Amino acid sequence: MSPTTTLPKTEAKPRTERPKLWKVILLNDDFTPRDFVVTVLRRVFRMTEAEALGVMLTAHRRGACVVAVFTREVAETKCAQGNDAGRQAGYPLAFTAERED
Ligand code: TYC
Repeated sequence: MSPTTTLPKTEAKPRTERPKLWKVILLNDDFTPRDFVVTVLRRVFRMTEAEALGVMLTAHRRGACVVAVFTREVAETKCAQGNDAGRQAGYPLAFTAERED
């Protein structure tokens, strides 16, 4: 084989890139009752009472709080579940998903 011969590349490049992560953010509003927010956080995000209370109070005091981080599809599903729960009860409860940089 001459030194300039190019060998066919047969080996696959290992591709183990980390999936991009999305933050789910809870937004404060003036209408949704605190205990309803806690109930939704517990149900949708499987939080303990203490965890849900902490997240709810942070959103209440600061305007927003990161709830948790997921892959895009899971984050969007959880946002939709939380927003639907609020809408069905007549509250403007809002979750949004944002890409982590
Ligand atoms: N601010 C609401 C109230 O005083 C409670 C609340 C907290 C609503 C957090 C939404 O994301 C929220 N009833």
